[in-house]
Order: sequence, then C-alpha cells, then structure tokens
Amino acid sequence: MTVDLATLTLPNLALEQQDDGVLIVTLSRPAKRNALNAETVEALVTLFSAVPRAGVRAVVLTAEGAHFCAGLDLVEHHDADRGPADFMHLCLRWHEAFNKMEYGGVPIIAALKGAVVGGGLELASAAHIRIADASTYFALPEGQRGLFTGGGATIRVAGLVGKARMIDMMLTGRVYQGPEAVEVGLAQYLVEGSSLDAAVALARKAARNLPLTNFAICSAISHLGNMSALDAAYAEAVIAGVVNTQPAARERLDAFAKGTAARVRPND
Ligand code: 1HE
Repeated sequence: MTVDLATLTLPNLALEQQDDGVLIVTLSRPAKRNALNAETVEALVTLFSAVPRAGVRAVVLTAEGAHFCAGLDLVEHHDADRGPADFMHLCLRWHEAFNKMEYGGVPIIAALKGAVVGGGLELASAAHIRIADASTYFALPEGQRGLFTGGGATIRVAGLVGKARMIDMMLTGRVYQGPEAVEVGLAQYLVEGSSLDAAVALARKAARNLPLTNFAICSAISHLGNMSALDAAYAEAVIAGVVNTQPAARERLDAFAKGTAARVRPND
C-alpha cells in the first residue's frame, strides 16, 4: 500500500524527503520559468496521487529560479496547435493534478517567488497555504493572450479573491503583489526573507499534527464546501466522530487534562 516516491518517474520535478516527514517538491524547469507543459502536468498527477500513501506528513512546493511558475506552456500550446477536444482533455489532467493536491489530505504549502501567473496561480491556489516574498506577483494574463483559464482558476482563484477581483484581473491584466496580495487573499503570508524557509518552518509545524487530523483539514474542508449546508453539517459530524475519537489523540487529550499541554496564548 505504501508508495516509495523514489520509484516514480517525475520529469521537471525534484524531490527531497526530510526525516520529519516533510517532502520538498521543486518545479525544475527554470529555463522555461517553470511553465507547465503536458509532461509536467502528468508528473504532478503521478506525484500527488502517490503522496497520501507515501507517509508524507506535509509538502512544501517550491521552484527553481526566480519565478514560481509562468503557467501554461504557451510555446508547446502554440506548436501543438491543439483542437478543442485535445485542450479539454489536457485541462482535465490539470484538474486531476490540482484536485489530488487540494483533496489529498496532506498539507501543501507553496513557497512563492517572482511570477505566479496564469496556470501558475492555478497551481498555487491548489495548495493549502501560500507564502509570498518581496519578489512575488500574481496575475491572470490569459485575457491579454486571447485565452481563458482552464486549470481551475474560476473555482479556486475566484474562491480566494472573489468573482469581481478575478474578472478585473482577467479583463485588465491587474497585478497583485506585496501586502495587497495578502489583503485580497492570494497569499496568507508575506515574508521579508525567503518564502522557502518560511514554508519549511510551517510545514514542520503542520507535520507535528496527527495525520488523520491533517487529512480532515486538507480534504474535508474542501469537500464540505461543495455540499449544501445541511449535508455539510451532517458530514462534518461524521468526520469529527472518526477524527476526534482516534486513539492517537488520547495522549494529547491526557496531557491537556493533566495540565501539561501547551495553552493557547496571544502572540507576544
Ligand atoms: C515560457 C513561458 C510560458 C516563459 N510558456 N515558455 N502565462 C503567461 O502569459 C506568462 C508568460 N511568461 C512571462 O510573462 C515571462 O516569461 C515571465 C514574467 C514569467 C518571466 O520573464 P523573464 O524575462 O524572466 O523570461 P522570458 O525571457 O520571458 O522567458 C524565458 C524563457 O522561458 C523563454 O524561452 P527561450 O527558449 O526563448 O529562452 C520563454 O519562452 C520561456 N517561457 N514563460 C512557455 N508560459 C490551463 S490554461 C492556463 C492558461 C495560462 O496559463 S496562460 C499563460 C499565462
């Protein structure tokens, strides 16, 4: 049942597995600004299909070079001269990859830098936490390229920033960066130093939670959001029934009951 990630063939991705269960995934096509060609999308499908069964406790998604991801490989798209059905099927593979990420149950923390644009923003928005640094900027240039989003932006980017802002980004090419990007919801953190260092620190924190708890956080919240409020409330109760009675939680509850567990305090 357990998958050994080292046996997977993953073009344009580099993996580093750390002892504490943190997996660092690096987009490794910097000469093309980590643009997503069909081969890379397949690698993301393969990887994120396996991650939930590989003992990974948290993922950091980062990139080689100055830019996180330039989106759809426009040159491949140009040269392939795809028909509508071909492109629809390609988009379905993007959805397969990004759904595996969002619903897979393993926390994914995106360490952003430089361009996070078009399909690159669709990829980032499938992560559970996004960290921007001073160089990071977000845009949906599809409008200017004569294209439309096809990797889930209408669902995830609109979910983050709202429909009106997404429409503005696409109609006018508006770029968000700095504190404004956090204010509108594109990133949860803006750091002064390296987004990768910050992402690894947060991944280590998340990795200390019980895996079944993280599974619920990183799959149930998204699934429940797709349901009616009535069904979501029912399903939440069922999930809580399983998660909140897991034997592994006993030790943590004992510590609280004995007064030895950390208390929740405001930041200094
Ligand atoms: C690419 C791509 C790409 C760079 N596909 N090859 N995405 C966009 O519209 C973004 C397009 N890219 C850019 O605006 C810029 O390249 C960047 C701001 C990301 C980086 O600028 P810069 O000056 O560092 O690099 P560059 O000189 O523009 O590009 C360097 C190389 O990367 C060059 O290749 P080379 O062989 O000539 O050296 C570029 O062609 C290549 N490159 N970006 C292919 N995107 C499921 S639908 C999703 C819809 C979309 O995502 S639309 C795409 C939106």
